[in-house]
Amino acid sequence: MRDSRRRCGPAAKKLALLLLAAVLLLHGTRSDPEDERCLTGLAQSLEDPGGRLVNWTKTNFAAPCSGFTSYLGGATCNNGRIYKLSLSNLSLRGSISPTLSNCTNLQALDLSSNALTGTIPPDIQSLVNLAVLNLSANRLSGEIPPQLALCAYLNVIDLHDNQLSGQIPQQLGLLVRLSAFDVSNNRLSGPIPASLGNRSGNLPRFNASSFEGNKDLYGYPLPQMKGKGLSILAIVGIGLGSGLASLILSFTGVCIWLKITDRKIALEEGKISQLMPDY
Ligand SMILES: *[C@@H]1O[C@H](CO)[C@@H](O)[C@H](O)[C@H]1NC(C)=O
Ligand SMILES: *[C@@H]1O[C@H](CO)[C@@H](O)[C@H](O)[C@H]1NC(C)=O
Ligand SMILES: *[C@@H]1O[C@H](CO)[C@@H](O)[C@H](O)[C@H]1NC(C)=O
Ligand SMILES: *[C@@H]1O[C@H](CO)[C@@H](O)[C@H](O)[C@H]1NC(C)=O
Ligand SMILES: *[C@@H]1O[C@H](CO)[C@@H](O)[C@H](O)[C@H]1NC(C)=O
Ligand SMILES: CC(=O)N[C@H]1CO[C@H](CO)[C@@H](O)[C@@H]1O
Repeated sequence: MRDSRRRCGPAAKKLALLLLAAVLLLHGTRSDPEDERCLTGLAQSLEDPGGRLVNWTKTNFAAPCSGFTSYLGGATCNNGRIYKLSLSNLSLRGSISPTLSNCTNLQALDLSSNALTGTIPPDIQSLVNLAVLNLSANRLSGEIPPQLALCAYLNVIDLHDNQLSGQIPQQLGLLVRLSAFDVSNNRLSGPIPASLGNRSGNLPRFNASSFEGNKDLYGYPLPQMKGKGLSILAIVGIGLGSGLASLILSFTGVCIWLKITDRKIALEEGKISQLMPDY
């Protein structure tokens, strides 16, 4: 009894704790409540019918990192935090959970070439270290959140081949580090913000290939406001309008002529009746 108590005295307990801490540090296994919330939420919103998310289990969400490597397939760690998520071409379905925004050390998010639906959560604005956002080749819909402009380190925004609608937010032009921008093949409309399509020297900041395949998007480097449909409408309108105007004009003309002739007839009749002797 006494011996065992002495062995597990306070000093020994401290030593044991220190050893444990050292082992943990050496091993580098770290947990982070924010990353855990992020990964748990993301795993819930994504569907993985092919079982391609290797090791995405609850226990690994609580402690996903070991030094620079992660136990989670597709994840990379830095300093014990999730740093990159590369989940491209895994036949994933479902949507992007807003809790993704709790992975606050995330620098690169690649969910390209899957079958993701739903919208791009504006909560991504909390990812202040985000440099690469590749959500291309999915089925994402809704608008491009203007809040993306708050991720000041963004280098890459690749959203091509989705079903995004609405206008391209003007604010995205404020991202000074943006070196790749692709929103081709979506359902976007309206003018291309000058700050994204602008010439710098003889070259546009991003060329037409970044914007092609959107039916109602216009402005440099794409052609100006689509003229064809509008001018046909205008021609039809002008034609109809002038036709109606001339119809009204000729109608009033006929009316006036009829009234004048009426009065003439009446006058003549009056004259005749005056000439007629009274019996
Ligand atoms: C899966 O996670 C466990 C820890 O939970 C780890 O020991 C194992 O190496 C991981 N497997 C892969 C393939 O990363
Ligand atoms: C996507 O994955 C499939 C197999 O799952 C593979 O055949 C194809 O080459 C991959 N595509 C790319 C672009 O990596
Ligand atoms: C985004 O991912 C796709 C394939 O998944 C790749 O072809 C494309 O080059 C990536 N975009 C950028 C800007 O790296
Ligand atoms: C881009 O356009 C804006 C407004 O049209 C202008 O203020 C800015 O100087 C232009 N930048 C370049 C590089 O042409
Ligand atoms: C547009 O720019 C990309 C690189 O950003 C380049 O690969 C492509 O050839 C350019 N296309 C045209 C038509 O200039
Ligand atoms: C601590 C923290 O940042 N929590 C956030 C996790 O994500 C949700 C959804 O975006 C936010 O509402 C929480 O504030």
